[in-house]
Amino acid sequence: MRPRAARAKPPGRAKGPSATLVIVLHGPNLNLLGTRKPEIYGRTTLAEIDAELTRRGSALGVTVQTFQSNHEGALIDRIHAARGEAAGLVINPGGYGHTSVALRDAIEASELPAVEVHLSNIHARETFRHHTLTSGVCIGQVCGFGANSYYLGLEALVARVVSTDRR
Ligand code: CA2
Repeated sequence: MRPRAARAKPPGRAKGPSATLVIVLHGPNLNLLGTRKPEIYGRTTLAEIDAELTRRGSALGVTVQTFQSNHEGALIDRIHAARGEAAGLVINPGGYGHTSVALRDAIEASELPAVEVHLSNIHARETFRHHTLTSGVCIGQVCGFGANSYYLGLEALVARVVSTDRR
C-alpha cells in the first residue's frame, strides 16, 4: 500500500478541534478605554473586552489572540506575522483607519479575511471619521455598538471562516 502523503496544514488551523486562530488587533489609544471619554467609548476597559473576546472565541470554537499597539509599524508587523498563522483578523484600526495606506496595504497583503470594527458610529461623528481606508480591504465593518462591535465582528468573521473552510 502507498504511504499516505502528509496533508499540508491549512492556514489558521493548528492541531486539535478548536485551534482555528483569530487575531484581534486594537489600534492607537484604545489602551485608554474605560479611563476617559466614556460618553463616546463606554466604560469597558480593553482588558475586559479582550477577556470577553477570548471567552466568546472558545464558545465559537476558535482561539482568540489579541494585540494592541499605538505604533503603526507594530500593527503592520503583527498582520504580516498573522499570514499563514491565523484564519482571520478582527481589527479596530482606531485613528489609523482614516489615514493609513500602509495599514490598508498590510491587511490586503495578508490575504486574510478581516472585519473592521469601531466602538462608536463613525458615520454619525465628524466627517473626517466617515471614511476609512481600511474598510475597502475588509469583508465587512461593524460600528456603533460599543464593545459589542468587537463581539459581533468576531461572530461574523467566524461564520465566514467556517462557511468557506469545510475541508
Ligand atoms: O470608535 C472607534 O472604535 C474608533 O476606532 C476609536 C478611535 C477613533 O479615532 C476612530 O475614529 C473610531 C479612537 C480611539 C481612542 O480611544 C480613546 C479611549 C479613551 C479615551 C480616549 C481615547
